[in-house]
Amino acid sequence: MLLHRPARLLLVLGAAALLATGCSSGDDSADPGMTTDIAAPTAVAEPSAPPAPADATAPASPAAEAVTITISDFEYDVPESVPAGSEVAVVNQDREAHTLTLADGGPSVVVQGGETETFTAPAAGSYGIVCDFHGSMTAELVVA
Ligand SMILES: [Cu+2]
Repeated sequence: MLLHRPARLLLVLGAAALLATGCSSGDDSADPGMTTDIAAPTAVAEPSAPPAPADATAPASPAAEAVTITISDFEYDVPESVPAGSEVAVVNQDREAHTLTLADGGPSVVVQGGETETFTAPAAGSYGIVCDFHGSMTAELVVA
């Protein structure tokens, strides 16, 4: 009785071996493919990519200061003042779209969630900021 187990195991193994050899020998054309697959993983990304084109992004006007207003959690984060005529980037960190609209017909930009838009600071003065979509979002922009 105890001999039956090994015998059965051998039978199973033998059948499996037959199946395996039957499969591989039946697909002779697949054998070279498999060997090349193993030997050919040379498609690794070559680290010869040129360094980031940092030179191409040189600022066009070095004199211009980078001014950023950040919108986060439905609030404007406005610097103390921005230079007149400067380019102001409006970074919307919310998922919601907002606008940054200056009072008295000043510039207005719509900033989609996660996007950045820019506007040009108007003449010196103090301007109310409001979001056209959320009237409770207000701030003050001082242009110096
Ligand atoms: Cu808003």
